[in-house]
Order: sequence, then structure tokens, then C-alpha cells
Amino acid sequence: MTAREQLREWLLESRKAVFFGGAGVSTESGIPDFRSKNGIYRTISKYGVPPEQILSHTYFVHYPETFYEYYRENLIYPDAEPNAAHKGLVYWEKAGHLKAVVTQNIDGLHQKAGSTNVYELHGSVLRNYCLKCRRKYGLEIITETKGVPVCPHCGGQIRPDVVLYEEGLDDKVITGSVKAIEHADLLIVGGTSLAVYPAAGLIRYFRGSHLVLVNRDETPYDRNADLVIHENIGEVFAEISHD
Ligand code: CNA
Repeated sequence: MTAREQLREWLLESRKAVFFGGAGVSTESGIPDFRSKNGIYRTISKYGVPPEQILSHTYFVHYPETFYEYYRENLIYPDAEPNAAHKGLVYWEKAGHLKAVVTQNIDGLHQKAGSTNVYELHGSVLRNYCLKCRRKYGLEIITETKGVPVCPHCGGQIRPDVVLYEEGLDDKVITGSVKAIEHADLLIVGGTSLAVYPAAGLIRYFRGSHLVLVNRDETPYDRNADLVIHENIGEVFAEISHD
């Protein structure tokens, strides 16, 4: 049996599988990840500071103009479409085998594909709000403006509902993710370097029978997995997700 066939077999046996993913799930949709060969961490930042610093809470507060310039250029992909990995996960949810998707991604592509139970650990670029009056806005408030976006109602500063470096994760999202992972019989971890904490630490809550890693590069968890597939996740899900 090939590794892909084994993964399909375990999905078919499972009733409460959970998928835990990261930026690698969306690279086949044309959104670069952070840490692999073509990731945005490898591009020399024209701002003279590393991306982690630009995407930090302190930087956002002190240099909102530069933050938004970088953010618009590197993190917003309004035309991206779900790929075979997102669609495959929808297939397994509809077929009654997959219970939840826990994602570090902020691109909203799992929901766009049709997944209904998605925990967004780092928030979403699609949601924005006014820091002063808390009014909520969609992505247009970022894409259709220049400079630091301000609230049309009260003039307050708009911020994306994404978790910046130095900021904490939402309690409800963490609790939901932990519960789903704790109750999972199969955990598929895909497209993540497992380098960003506390998100990566969530997979420690898994107590089920099979841990599967689908990632192009090696991860620190490879030796803990029952099955490791170093391939493109879209290609893997394209092959295994069918009746
Ligand atoms: P990362 O650290 O950039 O790691 C991505 C991993 O995915 C690498 O190990 C790659 O080998 C692997 N990979 C890339 N493409 C594929 C593919 N097609 N098939 C299989 N594996 C692949 O990203 P993480 O998600 O681990 O790091 C967490 C950060 C990245 C989170 O805070 C995210 O918010 C952030 N991020 C999100 C997006 C997005 O929303 N699409 C894009 C870029 C970064």
C-alpha cells in the first residue's frame, strides 16, 4: 500500500479526523508561505527589518504606515482560489469523516472552499475592525484605501483581525481547537513547519491512533508521526479524495 493509500484508508475508517494546517496548504493557490524556499522570509526585506518585526504588535503601533504597506503587498491575495487540498478537506467533511479544520492561515480559503468547522488560530485578513468604535469591516477597507485605513464613521484606526507577533491567541478558538484535537482519532498535520508557537504546540493534545504529516519539508515532528508524506499537499488530496 502506498502512503497516499494508507492515508485514504485511515480517513475512511475515521469518524472524527481533524486537519491541522499552515501556510503550505495555500501555496498551491499562489499564496507564498513564510519559511520554505520561495517563502516571504527568504526575500530580503526592503524595510531593513525582518518580517516578524514588521508583523509585530509594537511595529503596528509605532509604524502603521509601513506596516500597512508591507501587509497589503505580502499578505493580501483577494483573487486566490481554494486548491485541491482545501477541496479535499471539504470532501472528507461532507462524507462524514472529518470533524474540524484547525488552521494557522489567515486567508479564509478553507471557508471559501466550503469547510464549515474551521478554527482560525491567527484570525483572518477578511475581517477588520475599528480600534475606536469597534465597527466591523470586510477586506475592501484595506484593498480600496491607501496608507493607514480609517473608519468612515468615527475616524478611528482600522486593524485587521489577525494575530500579530507578541499578541495572544483568542481563548475560544484555542479551546475549540484543543477539544477537536483531543477527541480526534486521526490527526492530519499539513503544510506547516510547526515552528510557530503556541499554535504548533496544539498537536500535543492528540491522543488518537494515527498522526499523519503531509509537508514538503521535514518538520521537528516527523519522528513522532505514524506516516510522513513529503509531497505537495494539493496533489495528495487530489488523489485520495473521491468516492
Ligand atoms: P511556514 O513556517 O511558512 O511553513 C510552511 C510549510 O509548508 C513548510 O514547511 C513547507 O515545506 C510546507 N509547504 C509549502 N508548500 C507546500 C505544499 N504545497 N504542500 C506541502 N507542504 C508545503 O508556515 P506555518 O503555517 O507553519 O507558519 C505559521 C505562520 C505562517 C502563521 O502565522 C500564518 O499566519 C502564516 N502565513 C499564513 C499564510 C496564509 O494565510 N496563506 C501565508 C503565509 C504565512
